Amino acid sequence: MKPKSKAMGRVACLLSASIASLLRGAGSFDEHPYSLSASFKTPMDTLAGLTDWAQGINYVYAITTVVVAIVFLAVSIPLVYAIRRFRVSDEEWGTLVPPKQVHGNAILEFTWTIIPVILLLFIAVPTWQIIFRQPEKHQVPANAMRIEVIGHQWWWEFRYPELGITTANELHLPEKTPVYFEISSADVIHSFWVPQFGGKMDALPGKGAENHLFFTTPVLQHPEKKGGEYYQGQCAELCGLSHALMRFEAVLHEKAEFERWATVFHNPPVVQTDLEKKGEQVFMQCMSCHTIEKTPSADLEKQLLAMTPPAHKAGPNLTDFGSRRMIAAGTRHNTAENFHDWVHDPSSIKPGSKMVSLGLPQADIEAVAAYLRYSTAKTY
Ligand code: HEC
Ligand SMILES: [Cu+2]
Repeated sequence: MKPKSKAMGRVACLLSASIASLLRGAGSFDEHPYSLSASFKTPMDTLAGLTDWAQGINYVYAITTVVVAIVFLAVSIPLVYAIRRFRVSDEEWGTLVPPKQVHGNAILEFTWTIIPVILLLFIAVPTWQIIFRQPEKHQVPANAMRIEVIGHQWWWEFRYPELGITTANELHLPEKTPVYFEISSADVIHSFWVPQFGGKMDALPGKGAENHLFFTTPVLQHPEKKGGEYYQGQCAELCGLSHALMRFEAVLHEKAEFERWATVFHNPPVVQTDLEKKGEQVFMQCMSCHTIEKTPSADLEKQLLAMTPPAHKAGPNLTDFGSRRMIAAGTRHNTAENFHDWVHDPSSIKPGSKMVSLGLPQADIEAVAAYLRYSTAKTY
């Protein structure tokens, strides 16, 4: 399809879905989950909302589209009519008399004030309904899973306090589960966004500046597939040089699979070959910024840090790195080649990266690659 006809198709789709949802009436989005643009699905399609929260937003979006379409027609049809009907020729131009003035006509002025007010109410009431579905902290259902989301230039940290898990760039979620995100930032303002799960929440730096987002994770679209379903996430607030490369993936699991992921996460790395053993040694140079839990060096570090509790570590937690599909915050596939390029010169992949090039010899990069990509891989 040409881009133009695709765009037209989408507009038509949105309009018809809008009219359909209006006919269904307010409040019915629960019983009628729909994705407005399933036929044009792309990985970051906000219109293909899957969660209750995303569908609520699309519902307001649909109503707004209908209202603005009505306004558009109510203005443009009389306009086109007037342009044609009252056109004057060059000869008539000098002979025109000004039309009758309506200034001060109370009925007219009242009418064109009240109509926009009513139209705005049509948009405002459902908007409030949806916004107030976001609970206050004390209203969060007891069965909701709590996840801390911390934005860093330019990667995402995810902490599951109830499970004792800290990970990065892959947000693992069980399906059909209410989740309460506590969103903050370690440096500048970021914005947490999984388009298909509904958007967006600013990640603000500073104590007490935490924002929240609550939704119920969707059902798996392809439950027969093992290993989870991947949904694209992206920082949605310009946050510096590599803002556009600050991505992540949300991985949706069947509940039992999620439990397995959460259990095996805590397994220590399995160091098998000599190369991996060497890599474990090389990784000592990376420990100032990265952590791999359940390693001797991590234990030592814990003892040292017990005296001065740590702030954020500068780099992502790599405990389950071998299982990650992507590296460099969701921008490259986790292949040997990409790993090499990343460790060799991070800034060539992400301009301004806060990871420095350590100038490691080739053999050391290969060793640490083996350690990180294989020893820390967890099967679940
Ligand atoms: C000065 C701190 C620092 C040091 C030292 C450091 N890193 Fe990093 N590392 C980072 C930061 C920050 C990121 C996130 C960069 C980004 O995505 O923008 C990162 C990201 C990574 C990633 C990608 C993780 C992901 O899931 O996206 C890998 C792999 C990695 N580092 C490996 C290493 C290795 C191996 C070493 C040691 C040879 C090392 N790092 C040393 C700070 C550091
Ligand atoms: Cu950002």
